[in-house]
Amino acid sequence: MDYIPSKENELDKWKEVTLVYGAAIKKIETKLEILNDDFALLYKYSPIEHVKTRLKSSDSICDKLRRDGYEITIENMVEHVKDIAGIRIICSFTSDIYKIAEVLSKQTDIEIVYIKDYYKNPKPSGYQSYHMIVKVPVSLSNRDVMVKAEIQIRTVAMDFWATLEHKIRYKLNGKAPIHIQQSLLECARMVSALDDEMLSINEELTRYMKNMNEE
Ligand code: 0O2
Repeated sequence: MDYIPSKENELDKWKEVTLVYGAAIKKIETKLEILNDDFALLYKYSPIEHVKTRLKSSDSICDKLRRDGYEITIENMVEHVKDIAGIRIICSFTSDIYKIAEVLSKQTDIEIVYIKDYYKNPKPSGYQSYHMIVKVPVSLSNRDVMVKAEIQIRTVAMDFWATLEHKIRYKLNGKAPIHIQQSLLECARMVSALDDEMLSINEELTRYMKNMNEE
């Protein structure tokens, strides 16, 4: 059953929301740690470089509701804001993105709600990342609930770009001047070229090592 706040007053509801979404983050974080250890054991290679998590701030949640035309209520937050629980997985190569996504989609206790592939289809801003909106089960003392979370998977280079672009947009209240937007778009193309080049070097290295071991 999808999570619905159960408390009476708004403050208690908000406390419950932060507890429940915090628990969802912890569950996914632990799962990722286990998967990464297992990858390392099986293939001597861990596709996950590192993981960042965050609980979306109340200001940011309210901005999103306003932007999408919803009244600011805790029920609307839970229903309409999909990234209250945010998990960002950073990897080395673009091929890792799909490895990680595939493994996650096979987990029996993760339900995929939808996927937005901004790697294959970058945003007009140049933003690239792979987003999975998922639901995970959280057991509370008196009920089990399914909680939404957003998992973003991107390379180190994509993350560098997105973090800087987000900072610039935030500093300029959402809209950078056109010449900065164009420079960012140019950098996004460089990020994409760099990711392609790094992947091909890695593939070449893998082939080379395999041949050496067979000789
Ligand atoms: P913040 O501050 O990171 O929390 P949806 O409800 O899924 O249909 P939504 O949520 O707008 O619509 O989805 P989208 O476009 O996939 O964006 C989700 C998140 O991806 C954003 O959350 C950002 O974290 C990131 N993102 C999307 N587009 C961009 C972009 O152009 N640049 C950067 N740097 N990040 C982006 P928030 O709530 O917008 O921001």
